[in-house]
Amino acid sequence: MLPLLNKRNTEIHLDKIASRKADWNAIRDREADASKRPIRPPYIMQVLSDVIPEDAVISLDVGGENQWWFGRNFQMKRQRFVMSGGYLATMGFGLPGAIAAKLACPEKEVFCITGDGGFSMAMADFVTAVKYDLPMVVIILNNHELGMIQVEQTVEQYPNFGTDLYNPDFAAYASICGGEGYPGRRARATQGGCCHRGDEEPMPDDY
Ligand SMILES: Cc1ncc(C[n+]2csc(CCOP(=O)(O)OP(=O)(O)O)c2C)c(N)n1
Ligand SMILES: [Mg+2]
Repeated sequence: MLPLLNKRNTEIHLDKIASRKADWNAIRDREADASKRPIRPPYIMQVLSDVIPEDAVISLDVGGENQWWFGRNFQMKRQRFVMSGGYLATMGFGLPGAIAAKLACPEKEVFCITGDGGFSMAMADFVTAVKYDLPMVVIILNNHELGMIQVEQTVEQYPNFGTDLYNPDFAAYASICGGEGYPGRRARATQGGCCHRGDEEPMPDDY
């Protein structure tokens, strides 16, 4: 049978896909505007794409800013990422997932990317990570709301209800737990992946 088959020319499709991918990359890079205030997820995801090591493990929580934007704008290399139960959408998974990843792969760098709502659900476990000396980086996208639910309510044309969050100072919380906490309010503060105490400037309208 094989000699009877015609060889298909896939070049044309591959070229089309490559060109559409290049167009998308250009849009994504344009969106990652470092000058936007408050600092916006496309830029945060660009910085994280640059600085998270290729072989890191990423534990991603459920939520709009962390999950949707990660899926849309983060550029995976060879990272393994511990997803949050897929359609089970187990919010609060991010930090315990990172702890589990660090226990399972102590030689790997572990990053947790989470929202303020997701982190708040399991934030006591930050002390567990300190207690058992499990170094990791926890990035909290702090939008002071259950953003995904806020969007869903808006899309369904419901009045917005019960999605605002009153948050503690997460950076201070990390410090009093025995870790290190840095607010990343300014683009300058997150450039290079980590911000250092004193790098941040106060924002006119705090984020
Ligand atoms: C255990 C659990 N409770 C509630 C939900 C519904 N839910 C999905 S996303 C979300 C809000 C997430 O808020 P946050 O972590 O602040 O992320 P944001 O959407 O603001 O980026 C909620 C309440 C869920 N998926 N899992
Ligand atoms: Mg939020």
